[in-house]
Amino acid sequence: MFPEQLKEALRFYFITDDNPEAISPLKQTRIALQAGATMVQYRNKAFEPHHYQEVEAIRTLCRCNDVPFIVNDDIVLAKAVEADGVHVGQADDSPMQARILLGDQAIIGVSVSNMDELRNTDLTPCDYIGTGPVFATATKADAKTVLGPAGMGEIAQAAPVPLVAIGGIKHTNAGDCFEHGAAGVAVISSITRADHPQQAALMIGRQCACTPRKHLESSWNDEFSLIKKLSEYAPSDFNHPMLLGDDAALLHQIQRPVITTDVQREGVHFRSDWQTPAQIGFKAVTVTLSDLAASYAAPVALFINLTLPNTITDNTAEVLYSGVHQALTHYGCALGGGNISTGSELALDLFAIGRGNPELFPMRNAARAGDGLYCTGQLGLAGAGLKALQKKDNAFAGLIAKFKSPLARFDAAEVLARHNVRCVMDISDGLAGDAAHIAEASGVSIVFDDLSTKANPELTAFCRKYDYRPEKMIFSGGEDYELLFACPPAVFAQIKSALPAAFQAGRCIEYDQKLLKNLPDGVASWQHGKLSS
Ligand code: TZP
Ligand code: MG
Repeated sequence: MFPEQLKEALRFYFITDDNPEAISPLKQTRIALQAGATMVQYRNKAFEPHHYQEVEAIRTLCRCNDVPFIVNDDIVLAKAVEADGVHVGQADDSPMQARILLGDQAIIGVSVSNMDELRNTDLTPCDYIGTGPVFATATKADAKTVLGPAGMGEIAQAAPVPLVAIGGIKHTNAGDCFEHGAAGVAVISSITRADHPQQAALMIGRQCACTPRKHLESSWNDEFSLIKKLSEYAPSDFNHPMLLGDDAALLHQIQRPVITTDVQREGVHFRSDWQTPAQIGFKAVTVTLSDLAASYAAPVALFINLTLPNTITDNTAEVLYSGVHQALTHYGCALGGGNISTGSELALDLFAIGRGNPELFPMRNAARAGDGLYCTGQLGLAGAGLKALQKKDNAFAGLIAKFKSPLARFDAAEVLARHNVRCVMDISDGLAGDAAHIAEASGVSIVFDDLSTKANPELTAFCRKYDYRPEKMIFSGGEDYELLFACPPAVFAQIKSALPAAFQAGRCIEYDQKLLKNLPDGVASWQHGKLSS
């Protein structure tokens, strides 16, 4: 970057706030960029590996909007995320080390808090200095003596590189800094901890003579070329007569079409810091097609409306679609089409169409008194996996894998259909909640067995460690995507030989005052909520 360009870039230098009370650094950055910020620094004194994606997202947002992105302190992190530069303090790696690691083109800044430091710092590798605190600040506990605009001006005069003023900068005092020779002002809390951060950022931007950005650029603004790229992830090996890329998909006559829809949202159904984009794509397909499995329908086509925040790169969208592709290939389904739009959170709205079984459409209302209630496989694992993720406990790999990568049970559905089982649903919300749907629709009561012995060993170990009751996890944990079905016990005896993991959960009786009987104490059905709790 030429020196004149750099000077311009320093004008409104936004630094992210690592205070846990503040809004997320990504949201902070969006607000600053909307207000016209000309440079962004990621500063996180409590950086941990799981923050890496956040740094990448901020870098992408800055890159898309032509704003230099600088990492504070950590030259290796700066290198890893391909930041435009780094800002080091007097006690960090030296500016020369930063220059050697990051190369000629990198922007290297160093903190210089007084005339002594200016004299003692080798500024040859530096493009600018950050000087402060100019005014009192609570953001940096170990900040040196307050300089005042005049003290800062003295340093600006003597420095061979441009100076950005820092510390306690607000819209009311930014002008003073420019008048005393600063090339720019660096701001944290007067934006991030303001009652109205947008307003505060706009007022500072105005003092810096910056133009607000009405529209932030995203990495995938070219929707058509992204759609073209993503359509390459449509499996080519299913011979469904449809025309991907046209205004609509032409589905030749489908016998007994069965239709279902689902949604997967960041923070509610998945978290990008827990799951890879490919896992998110794969699971979104599974969750949607699982309803077809529970309806004995063979998947034909899937449609996806993708909401992408403007921090997502084309590459991430492609990796997500590689997961979609893997799942579609696994389930033998075609990609029918879809759409992309911008939004604040990553989300997938999905819609699937399947070919219904010619003889039998299983329903929730088909359980009869005398039937047993059965599951195709172990329950509570995904729910426990989610809890393990929330606790940041990676020791339970099998549980976490079940949460991240469940499979729709088309194999089990095929066995149930062969045995003419008429009452089936998939367990997405937990055994208790889903059994209640069957009981209500069928007008029966369900009496549960004691399932405390049905916990798998990993689930038992997890419950022991965290003092949970395994039966509570079995009844309340959602998202296992096993099938729940009711049929006469004699039919189950035959099914069991084809599905050895299937087990009896209870039995259906004539309706008797309550839908569910013999539920363990304190069991409520699973609801998708915020994944962070
Ligand atoms: N260096 C000197 S003062 C300071 C740093 C990082 C903190 C600036 O934060 P604020 O909230 O803008 O006063
Ligand atoms: Mg530092």
